[in-house]
Amino acid sequence: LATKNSNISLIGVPMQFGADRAGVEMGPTAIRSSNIQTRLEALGYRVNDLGDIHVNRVQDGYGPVAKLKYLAEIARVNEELAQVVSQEMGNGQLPLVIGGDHSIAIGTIKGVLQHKSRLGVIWFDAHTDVNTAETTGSGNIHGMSLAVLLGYGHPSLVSIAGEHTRVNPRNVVIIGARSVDPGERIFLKEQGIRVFTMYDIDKYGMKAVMEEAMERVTAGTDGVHLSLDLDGMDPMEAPGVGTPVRGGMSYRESHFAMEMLHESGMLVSAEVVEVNPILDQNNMTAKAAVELVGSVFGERIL
Ligand code: Z70
Ligand code: MN
Ligand code: MN
Ligand code: MN
Repeated sequence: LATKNSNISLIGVPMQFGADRAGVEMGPTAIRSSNIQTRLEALGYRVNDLGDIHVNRVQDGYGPVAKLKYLAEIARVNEELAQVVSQEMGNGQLPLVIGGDHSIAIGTIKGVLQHKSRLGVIWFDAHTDVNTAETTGSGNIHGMSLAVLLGYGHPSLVSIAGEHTRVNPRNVVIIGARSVDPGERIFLKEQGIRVFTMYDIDKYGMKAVMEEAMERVTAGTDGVHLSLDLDGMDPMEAPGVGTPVRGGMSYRESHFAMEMLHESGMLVSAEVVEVNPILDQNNMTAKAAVELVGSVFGERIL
């Protein structure tokens, strides 16, 4: 659990192929430059930065209307990421993965599942990332990663770290959704996934949303993973993302959600994705990412 005597393993994954948009591969550099390590060390953690997992420069073998763009390299990197995450957890380390686009959640979470088979997942995102080859409009795999983790998608992704390595839809919550594709609506309903949209956050407030979310992700689980897509925040406060959608969570709401997640004492792993330094303004999105990480690992004002 994320207590201050845990050791954190920092793992960079400079992946852009899931978003098919340049810049997000520089996310790990921007997040490190915003002093993620010293911030965590100031909280009392020992941090081991393992550096970046290598992503090959490949040409997409498909045309612009491909349904699973860059599938082979995305599968290869996630396979390796799952192994590294699993190995670190086996050594008692808490994995903190910095991306990179959201396709890397496949490797991170499948690695964590090797040790925490009943894992709760908090998916903080403007999107719901439950497309498949059948429903995607973009062909971008970062819009499919949560579906893969539930067991739906291309076999070369679903089979990573063992095809029965899956999350239980009852223990998954999505927070901040405001851009959901037609096929995703059907999938979310079929799976019974609890989605807290911006409507819910506005109507009930982040405190009530997080209370219900934490109930869901802790019911019968042996830990909670945070998958933090920075485009969940409002683009006015986090502009450095590839797919900005206005009307998002404020810095304050996001920060408070992280504080509540820390208070649960159930955090076992985390990842921060979709920070795109090319699109950022004054590094504010990378800074917000590091501040949210600080909060979820226990930073307090007083
Ligand atoms: C859309 C798609 C997406 C993140 C964009 C967008 C998906 N539903 N995910 N940015 N993180 O292309 O599937
Ligand atoms: Mn996402
Ligand atoms: Mn997103
Ligand atoms: Mn903070």
